[in-house]
Amino acid sequence: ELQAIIFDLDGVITDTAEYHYLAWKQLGEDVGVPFTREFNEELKGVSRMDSLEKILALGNKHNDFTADEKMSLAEKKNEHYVSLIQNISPTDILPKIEELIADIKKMGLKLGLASVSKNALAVMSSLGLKEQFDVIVDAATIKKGKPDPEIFLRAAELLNVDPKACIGIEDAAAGVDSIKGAGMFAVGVGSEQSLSKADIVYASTSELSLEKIIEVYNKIK
Ligand code: G16
Ligand code: MG
Repeated sequence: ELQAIIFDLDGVITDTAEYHYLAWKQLGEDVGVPFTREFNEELKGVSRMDSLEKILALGNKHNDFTADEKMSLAEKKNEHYVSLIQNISPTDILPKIEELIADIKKMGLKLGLASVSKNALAVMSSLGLKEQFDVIVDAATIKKGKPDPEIFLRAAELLNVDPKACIGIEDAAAGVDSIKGAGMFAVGVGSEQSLSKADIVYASTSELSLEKIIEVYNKIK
């Protein structure tokens, strides 16, 4: 029996995935590694330092910087990202998300957040959503980021529910891997192609339907 829904933040609840992209793209250009939106799919849901390593590896530059220099590059990206999210407000919540949250609560299901972002709490407060969630698991609470299942497993544990009784919602391939690794049902938001491991995929949040998701969840169980 379904007991909880666990959301990813960036790219599912709000479009901060775009701001992460813009900030990394700038950083990539600064270090001489320009990259495409297609490559950016590989960065979604991936922690700050792991993202930097992927970008440097793309340009074969992973050995060109010391650990300290890498820290400063990551810091520089974060300062840019933080400046981009300065003015976010509840109007930046993606379509249908507030309705979905209301429906989840109406059904008596628990609500969790699983974001590897160190900025997750700040973003959730700016959106006015922090208080609605029963549990928020962010970078501070976990050792291994997505695609490792740790973050979704921790959310289930803190919600005191069996992972099999949870549905996770993600926009990133690394996030879908994390959900599936945790033994949960995965809802993908984005392209079928990059989220092929999800149990159901919606092109955008405006198409999300809790009724339909639960129908497919019950069929698979
Ligand atoms: C998010 C983003 C990633 C970002 C990561 C770390 O994860 O999807 O692109 O690199 O957080 O963010 P920060 O640099 O703010 O710590 P999620 O799990 O919310 O999708
Ligand atoms: Mg995401």
